[in-house]
Amino acid sequence: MKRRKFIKLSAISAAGLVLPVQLEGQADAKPLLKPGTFVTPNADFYVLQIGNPAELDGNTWRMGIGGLIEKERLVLQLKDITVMESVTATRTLKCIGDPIGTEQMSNAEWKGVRLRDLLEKVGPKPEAKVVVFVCADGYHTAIPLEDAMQEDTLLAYEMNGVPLPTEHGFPVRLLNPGHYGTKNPKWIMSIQLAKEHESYWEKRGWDPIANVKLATVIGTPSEGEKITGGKVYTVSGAAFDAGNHGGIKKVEVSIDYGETWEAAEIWAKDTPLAWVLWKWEWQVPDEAEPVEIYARATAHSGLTQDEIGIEADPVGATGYHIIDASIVVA
Ligand SMILES: Nc1nc2c(c(=O)[nH]1)N[C@H]1C(S)=C(S)[C@@H](COP(=O)(O)O)O[C@H]1N2
Ligand SMILES: [Mo]
Repeated sequence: MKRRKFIKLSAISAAGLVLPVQLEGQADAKPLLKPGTFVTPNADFYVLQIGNPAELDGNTWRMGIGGLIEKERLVLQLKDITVMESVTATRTLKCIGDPIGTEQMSNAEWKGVRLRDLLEKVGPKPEAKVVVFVCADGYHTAIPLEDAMQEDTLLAYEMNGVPLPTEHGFPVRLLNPGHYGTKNPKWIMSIQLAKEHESYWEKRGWDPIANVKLATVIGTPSEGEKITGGKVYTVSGAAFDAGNHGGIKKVEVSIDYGETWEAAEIWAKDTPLAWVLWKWEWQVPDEAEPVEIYARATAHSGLTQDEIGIEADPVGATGYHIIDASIVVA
C-alpha cells in the first residue's frame, strides 16, 4: 500500500477557537448526502465565540458609529437599520481554526444592509484606514475600510427568514465576503473608523487578513465508517473558496491514494460566496479492505488543492480532506 505524504490534521483546540469535533459514530447508517441541504437550518449552523453569546434586547439596543468621521456621530436603533434598503444573500461562514474536515462551516440565507450605506452617512475621514467593530461579548475586530465599502459587505439582521438567533449575533452581525469567521463579528455595539486596530484574535497570534483558503470537506463517509462492498455508495461533501480564487470549478475524488481522480457532480451552488455541494457515486469493490478517500477542489483561477496540508493555526487549513474507512463484505 502506498503511504500517504499527507500531514494529517489533528482536531486542535487553538485558544478556544475550536469546539470539540462531533463524530457521527454510526458506522452502519445508510449513506446520506452530507451536508444534505444547501442552506443549513439555523439549529444546525455551527456556533463559535470567545465566551457566552451576548443576550441583547432589540428594543433597547443602540449602535454608535463614530471615530474618524467628517459628519456627526450616529446612534442607531434596530428599526433605523431595518427600514433601509435591504439585500438578501446566501453566504457560507467558515472558522479559521477549522482543521479541514470538521464541521465549522455552514451556509445560510441572510438579509441585511450594505455596510457602506451606513458609513456614507458618517463620511470616513481620509486618514481612516480601518473599520473597527466592538461587540457586546468583549470581542473586537477590524477590517480595511476598502473592504468595508465593497457592495457585498453586509450588516445582517436576518438569517434564513428570521431575526438573527441570539447565538448568531442578534441584533446585527457583519458578513464580510472572502474572510473567515473571525472577520464576521456578532452582537455589534459600536462601529469606529480608525487609523489602525489590533483585533482580539490577532493579539493571540491569528492572521489579521484571514482570507478563506480553497477547501473541500468530505461529509460521507465519516471517519472509520464501514462501507458495504459490491454496492454503490455516494461519497459527498462541500467545497468553498469564498470567491478568493474565482469560485469552485470542480471537485474530484480519489480512492487510490491520489493516483487517479474521478469528477464529482456539483449538485447545489449559488455565488462563489456560498459553498458548493458535491457527490460521487462509487461502485464499491466486493472485497474487504481498508480504503482512504481523498477529495480535492479546483478553483476557476486554476488553483488545485495540494495534497500536503497545513494546520489551521494561524492562517486557516489547506490540503486534502482524507477519510479512513473500510470496505466490508456481507
Ligand atoms: N462578537 C463576536 N463575534 C464573533 C466571534 C466572537 O467570539 N464574538 N467569533 C467569530 C468566529 S471565530 C467565528 S468562526 C464566527 C462564527 O459565527 P457563528 O457562530 O454564527 O457560526 O463568529 C465570529 N464572530
Ligand atoms: Mo472562528
